[in-house]
Amino acid sequence: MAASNFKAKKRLEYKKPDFTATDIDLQFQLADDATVVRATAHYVRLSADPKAPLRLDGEELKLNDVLLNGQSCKYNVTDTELIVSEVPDDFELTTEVVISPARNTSLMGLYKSCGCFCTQCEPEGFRRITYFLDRPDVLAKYRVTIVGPDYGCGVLLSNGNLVESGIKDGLLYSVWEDPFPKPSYLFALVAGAFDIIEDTFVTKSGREVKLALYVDRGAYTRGTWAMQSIKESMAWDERRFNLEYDLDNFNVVAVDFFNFGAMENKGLNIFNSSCVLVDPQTATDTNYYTVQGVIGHEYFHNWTGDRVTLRDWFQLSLKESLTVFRDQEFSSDVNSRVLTRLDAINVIRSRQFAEDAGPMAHPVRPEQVMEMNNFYTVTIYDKGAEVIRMIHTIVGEEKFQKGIADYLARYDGQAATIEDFILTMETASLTDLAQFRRWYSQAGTPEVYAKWAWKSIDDNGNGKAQPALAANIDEKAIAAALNNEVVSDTQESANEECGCDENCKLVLTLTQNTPPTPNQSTKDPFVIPVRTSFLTKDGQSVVPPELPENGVLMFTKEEQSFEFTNLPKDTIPVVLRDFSAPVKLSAMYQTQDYINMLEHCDDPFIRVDSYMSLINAFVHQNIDKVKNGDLPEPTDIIKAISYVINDASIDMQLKAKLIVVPSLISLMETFKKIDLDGLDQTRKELSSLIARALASEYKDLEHKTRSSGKYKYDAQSAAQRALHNAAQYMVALGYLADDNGIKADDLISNAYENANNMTDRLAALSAACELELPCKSKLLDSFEQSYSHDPLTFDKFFSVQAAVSSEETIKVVRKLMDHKCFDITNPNRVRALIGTVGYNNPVALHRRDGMGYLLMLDVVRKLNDINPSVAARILDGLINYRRFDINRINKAEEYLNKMKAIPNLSRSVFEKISSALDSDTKQ
Ligand code: B3K
Ligand code: ZN
Repeated sequence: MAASNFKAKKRLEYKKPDFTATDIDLQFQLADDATVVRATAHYVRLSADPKAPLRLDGEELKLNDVLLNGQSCKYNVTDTELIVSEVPDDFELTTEVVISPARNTSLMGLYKSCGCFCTQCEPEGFRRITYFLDRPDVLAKYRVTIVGPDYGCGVLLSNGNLVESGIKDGLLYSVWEDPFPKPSYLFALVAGAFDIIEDTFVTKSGREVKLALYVDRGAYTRGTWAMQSIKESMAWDERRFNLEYDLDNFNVVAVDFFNFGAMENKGLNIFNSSCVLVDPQTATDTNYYTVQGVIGHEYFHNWTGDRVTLRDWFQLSLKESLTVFRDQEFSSDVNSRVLTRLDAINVIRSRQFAEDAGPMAHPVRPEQVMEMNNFYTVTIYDKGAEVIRMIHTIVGEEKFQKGIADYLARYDGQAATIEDFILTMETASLTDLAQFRRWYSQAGTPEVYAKWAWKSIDDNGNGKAQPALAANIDEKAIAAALNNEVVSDTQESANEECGCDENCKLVLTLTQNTPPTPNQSTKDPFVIPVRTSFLTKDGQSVVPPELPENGVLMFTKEEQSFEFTNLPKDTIPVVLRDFSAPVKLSAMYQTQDYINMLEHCDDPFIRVDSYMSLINAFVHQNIDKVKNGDLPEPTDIIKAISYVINDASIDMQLKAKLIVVPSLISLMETFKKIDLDGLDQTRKELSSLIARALASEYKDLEHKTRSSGKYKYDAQSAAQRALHNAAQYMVALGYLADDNGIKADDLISNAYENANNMTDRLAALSAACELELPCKSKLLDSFEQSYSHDPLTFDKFFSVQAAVSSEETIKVVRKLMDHKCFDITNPNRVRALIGTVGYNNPVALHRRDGMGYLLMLDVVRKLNDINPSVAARILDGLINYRRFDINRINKAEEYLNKMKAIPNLSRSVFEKISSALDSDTKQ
C-alpha cells in the first residue's frame, strides 16, 4: 500500500463485529516454504443485518480453498480480507491457505527461528496464519493439530492441554485443546528440537501443574533460573493476589529471533532467549533480575490479559499496565523494593517523559493509532503502571485487592475496557474516580510547582501576616525552578523569620500545568496524589496533625493550598515521596534543603531526586562556564556524596546511584531546550572533579565492597556488586583526572581479568571503553575470543561499544555492522548495536554533522523490508530531535525526509516519521 493511503483508526469508531466465532479447528502441515493451514471455524451472526457478509482478516496468504458448511461458496479476496457473502446466521467455514514461515522475516505470524517454527500473533499476526476475525473481542475455543516435517521437530506445542500425539504416515503429530475461549492474538504454536527442563507446581488447591521450559539444545543449565522464577511467580500470585493457575500444563519456550521480550500466549508463553537464558559466566545481575521480572510478567498475564482480555487495541494498557504493576510488586516482594522502585521511576523520568515531550506523545488510552505495533510504549506500559499505582495509593491495598478480585470475577472470559476496570475499582473501593479518569484520556507530563509560607494561625487565607514574603519567593522560585536552578541561600526563603508569633502554620501551595501534546492543546487538572512528609532543618521527621494517615494529599485543582500546624519553624515539606505521581516537580527548595533531604529523608526516591536536583542546579549554572574551562569546584555536591559514602545505613542499591553522576539521558529530561554539547561536557567534567576530590573515599569504598568467593545471584550480593562497580568507575576516573592513566588502566584491566562473573567483567569492559583506557582493545579482544560463539552473550560486545558517549561511536558502530556476528535480521543484534545508539546514546545519535542520522537512514532502508516493527522502534530517539539546536533540527529533518521517501515504506516507520515531521502543525 502506498504510504499516503495509510489511515489512522480512531478509538471512538469502535464497532461490534458482525459475526463472532465460537470454535476453531486448525490443522497445520508444517514445511519451511509451504506450510498448509486448514481452518474450520464456527461463525454466528451478531449483526441485525441479515445481509452483512462475513469479512475475515488475512494478509500474505495464498488461498487454496473456501467451503461453507462443506460446500463451495461465493467469496472475494483482497490484500487484507476474505469476504464471504450470502452466509446464514450460523455456519461452519473452512479455508485452506499456504504460508511460508522460512521467508517470514517480519517475525509476525508463523516464522522460523534458528530451525524452530514459532508464532507471534499479538497484535495482528494471526491474520498472517489464516483468515479469521483477528480482533481481541472475538473469543473462540481452539483445537489445534500440528503435523511436523521429518526433520528436527520432535516437540510440537500449542495452547492448552495435549490430547493426543504420535506418529502417522511417518510424521510426528500432536493435538492440543484449549478449554478457555481466547482471542486470536493469544494463539501460539511451536515446533522444533529443544532441551527440556521439567518440573511441577502444586497449586494452593492441590492441583499438580506440569511445567516445561524449552530452550536451545545445549542450553539446559542456562534455563534453571527461569524455571525457578516460574515457580516463584506462581506462588507469589497465589499469595499476594489469590490467583491460581488454571491449566494442567504451563509451557515456556525460548527462541532466538523475537521482536521484543516475550509473549503471554495462553499456557504457552514464548520468550526471547535474552529474557530466559542466564548463568554467572554469561549473564549480569541485571539479566537475572530481568529474567525473573519478565517470567513473572508473562505468567501474571494469565489472569490480567488472558482470562480477562481486551475489547479493542485502544485498551492495551488495561492488560499491560496492570501486569507491569503486578510484576513490579513481585520484584519488590521477592527481590529489592528499593531497586525495583528506583528503576521504574528512572524509566518514567527518562524515557516516558521524553515520549511525552515528543511527536508520538499519546494518552495511556490512545485516541488514534495507525500501526498498533508502534503503541507498545513506555506510556502504555510504564506510565500506565504508575496510574495503577496511584489508584493503589488512593484506595489502599485492601480495597485495591477487592477491586481486582471483583474485576476478574465480573469479566472472566470476556473482553473488557479500561472504563470497565475503573468502574469496578470505583464500586469496590467506594471512591469517586471521575476526575482521575483524565490520566487515561490526557497525554503529557503535568508540571507541579510547590511553594510554602508560614502564616499566623489565625490568618484564614487573607494573607494577613506574610503575604509579601510568599509572593516574593513565588516569582523568583518559579522562574528558578523552571530553569533548573536551586533558590540560592542568600535569597529570602519561607523558613526565614516570618514575623508572626510562635503560633504559626505552614501553608503548602501546589500548582499544576500540563503542556500541550499532539492533538491536545489544553488540559484539565489531574488528580495528583502527593505523598508528603515533613523534615526539620536538622533532619528530624515531624508529623503535623493535619497530615492524613497515609501521608497523601489529594491535589485536584490548578492551584490548591494545604495548611499544617504544630511544626517547628525550620521545617520543610517533603513532597512527592516515592514518586507518588508521574509528574515533573519543582519546588522552592534551597541547596541546604536538598542536602538535608539527601542525607536524612527515609524515602529512597526523595534522596535520589534531591541528589539530581543538586547536580541539575550545578549543570545549569555552569553550562556556559565549562566552554571556557572554568568549572568551579562542586563543593556542596562533594560534601553530600562524602556523607552518602560514609553513611553505612543507606541501602547499597541506593548508594550506588548516589555516588555517580546521573546519566545524560536523565539529566536531559530536566531541560526544555537541550544544549547537548554543553550538557555532555559539563556532566563529564563534573564527574572528574568529584572523582578527584573524593578519590580516597572512593578507593576505600571500592576496597570494602569487593566480593570474595563464588558468584551468587541474590538481592544482597547484586547490590554489593552494583556499589563496588560504581565506586570502581569513580576510582578509575579519579586516577585519570590526576593524570595517572596507568593506574586507571591497571585497576580496570585487573578487574576484568579477575572477574569470576559477567557483572564484574562487563562493568570493567564498559569502563575501559567509556574512559578510552589503553587496555580497551586488549579487553575487547579477550571478550571477543571468549564469547563470539555465543550470540546472546556477544550482544554485550556490541552494546558496550555502541553506548560510549562520543561522536566517534558512529564510526565504531558502522564497522561493527560488518562483524561476522552481526545479523540485521535478528532483532537482538539490531537492538544491541543500533538500538543502543538509537535510544541510549544521544551524543552519538545527534552528532553535529548528521552522521548519526545517516546511520539510522541506512539501517532503516534495509530493515523497512525485513522487519518494520524493529525498524520503527529504533527511531524513538531520532524523532525527538526538536529539543536540540537549530543545526541538529535541520539535519534531522533532512534525513527524516529521505527516510520518508524510501520505496514501500512500512506503515510503522511512516507513522513515526510523519508524526515527527508534522509535529509543529499537530500541537
Ligand atoms: N504482550 C506482549 C507484547 C506484544 C508486543 C507486540 N508488538 C508482551 C507483554 O507485554 O507481555
Ligand atoms: Zn505484557
